[in-house]
Amino acid sequence: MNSGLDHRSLGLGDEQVIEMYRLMLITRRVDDRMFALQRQGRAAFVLGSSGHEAVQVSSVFALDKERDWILPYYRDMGVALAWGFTPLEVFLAVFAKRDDPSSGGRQLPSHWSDPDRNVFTQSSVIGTQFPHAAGIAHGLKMKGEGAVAVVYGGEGATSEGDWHEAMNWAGIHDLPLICVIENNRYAISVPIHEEVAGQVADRARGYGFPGHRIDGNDPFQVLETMQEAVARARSGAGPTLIEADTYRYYAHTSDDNDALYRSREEVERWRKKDPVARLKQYLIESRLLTEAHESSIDEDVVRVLAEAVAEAEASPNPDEPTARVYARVIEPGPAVTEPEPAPEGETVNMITAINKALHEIFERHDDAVLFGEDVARRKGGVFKATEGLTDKFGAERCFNTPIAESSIIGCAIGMSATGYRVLPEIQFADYIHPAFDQIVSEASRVSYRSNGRWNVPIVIRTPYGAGIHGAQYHSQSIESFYAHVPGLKVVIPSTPADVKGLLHTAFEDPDPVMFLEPKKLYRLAKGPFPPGEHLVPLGKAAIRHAGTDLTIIAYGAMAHFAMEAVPILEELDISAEVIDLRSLKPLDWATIEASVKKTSRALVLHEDNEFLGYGAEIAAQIADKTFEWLDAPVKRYGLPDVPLMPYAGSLENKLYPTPESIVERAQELAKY
Ligand SMILES: Cc1ncc(C[n+]2csc(CCOP(=O)(O)OP(=O)(O)O)c2C)c(N)n1
Repeated sequence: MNSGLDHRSLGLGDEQVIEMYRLMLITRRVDDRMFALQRQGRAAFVLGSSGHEAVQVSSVFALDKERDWILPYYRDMGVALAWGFTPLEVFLAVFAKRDDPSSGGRQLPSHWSDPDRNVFTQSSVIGTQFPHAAGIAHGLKMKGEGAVAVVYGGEGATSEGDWHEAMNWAGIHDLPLICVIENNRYAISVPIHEEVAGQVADRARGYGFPGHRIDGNDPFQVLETMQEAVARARSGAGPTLIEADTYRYYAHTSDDNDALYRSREEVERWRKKDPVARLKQYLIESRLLTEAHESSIDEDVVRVLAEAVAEAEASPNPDEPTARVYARVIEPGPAVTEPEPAPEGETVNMITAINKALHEIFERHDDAVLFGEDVARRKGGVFKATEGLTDKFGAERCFNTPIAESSIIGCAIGMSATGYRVLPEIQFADYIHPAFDQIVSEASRVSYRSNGRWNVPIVIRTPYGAGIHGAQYHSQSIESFYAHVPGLKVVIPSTPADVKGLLHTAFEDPDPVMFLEPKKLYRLAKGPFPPGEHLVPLGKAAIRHAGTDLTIIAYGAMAHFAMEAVPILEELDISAEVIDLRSLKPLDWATIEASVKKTSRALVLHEDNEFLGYGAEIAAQIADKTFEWLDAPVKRYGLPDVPLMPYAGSLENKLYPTPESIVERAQELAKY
């Protein structure tokens, strides 16, 4: 080895170093087999790892499979095999079979996942795994059992914001995280000098922890560096970044033509540093292996792979395309036809209700953790929703985050994988957009893409909506972006009692729930806060007022205003029924249907833009399913195509619905 290291000085026995070689060889042979199958048309798409075997296999030798966690990326065949994925499991994924443990055929091959082996599910999105890894490492640190998380990625991935946010988070909290970057010099066709400014390893310094650049084709140098990083992480000293120089021999994927961007000579130069050949030579020179022994290992590998291919190819295909979108499917209940009896309890406003409900959750559940911007001790949230949590329950359970929304959600996803139930707060819904990817590409898809083996029990709380002169970036309605996404649940309370009931239910739910708080109501809406157990089921609307002439379907602040419109309409001899949806996803269709069949007129109301707003879905379903009962076209009252919301009161007041403008729309509908 160029490093001059030998296996015994690293604590490896003779058998272990031969096993390391066998794993590197099988990794190489798997690639050859996969690409051959793809060329034969038996596999649709494959990704190679050839060239990366030393960093992948050897890094695992520093870990404890019983307690450590890994997040391999799509190129990490060697990590997966060394961690214990079998060749059969590899080819079940290659053939997209039902029994593929990672995704049951729902993801591309080489997207490793297995809760039984502490391997968190991966997507194809470059970089999103790093906040998950930081969140997992954070959870492991809180458990205090000395476990370590290792996350892998390419050098291209270090350009993503998620990578930087995760490294910053890991540095702030001294997390037991090791980030292994397999620098193969290309991100598809883009060479490193067009992708990375400076040196990857040097970036660690900016986040306050060590970074090492090593020869990734030297398994012993990899192992030595990993051992040091593992010792550092277990001792509580914090993260390490390892940049391992290497090269991939196949094209980026089976769809790529690498002749377009690199020369044959360059590939040949790197073939001379072939990690598999290097370890073989070391073993032969150290007299641990003879050519004959090596041939028998190789023959055995080839036989094992042939058997795995045959068994995997013959195994059943998956056949449940709509299953496991959610960890818990909310079954539709019977229609609600009457207002609920008024709850009893101390009268509070909405923000106090949120604060009290959070305190109750923290009191009852030791696994509850909340983080976000300004949520902790000194401020307790910009609206005071989280006041007192840090003082009462400790800085481990309620803490401030950097202003980095993607990592707020990504770390919540990761921490939840280690057994905590996390309530990440996004300070304003207007600032949730940087986390869209983590919510939509990650949290919402984890159950489906892992075939139900992982779930994300997080509650994302955020204030939304206008009417407070918050201008363009403190007024947005975001519900329709998220209600559109399979795998998410979306709720919006409009009373203090519903705040409590929905927050407890959302917390108990095993899926990601968006808990959108109409901030216009924070201090405006007052009502009883029921003591003791009080749950509002997801997917159940409330009739706020019973009526006979028309149905107003609303939620959030608009449900509140619709109720203020009711007595004005009564004076005009119009009896309005008001439905407060509370739960946008799942939707309580039965309650809407029963009401519209009774009144034959429907007005759907929200403070979001009308075009493709949430009301479009409700209006479409009413038109589709209750057409024969309607006496008038379904009407929507949303906002015009204007970025919400202009600052000037004279402008906002013209756009924002009021009880009076709701009355106008209702009158027109009643007259039709
Ligand atoms: C966010 C995102 N952007 C673009 C892509 C398309 N894409 C897939 S792999 C890849 C290159 C990744 O390069 P690197 O991180 O260096 O890893 P390597 O494939 O070289 O191992 C790109 C651009 C993606 N999957 N995700």
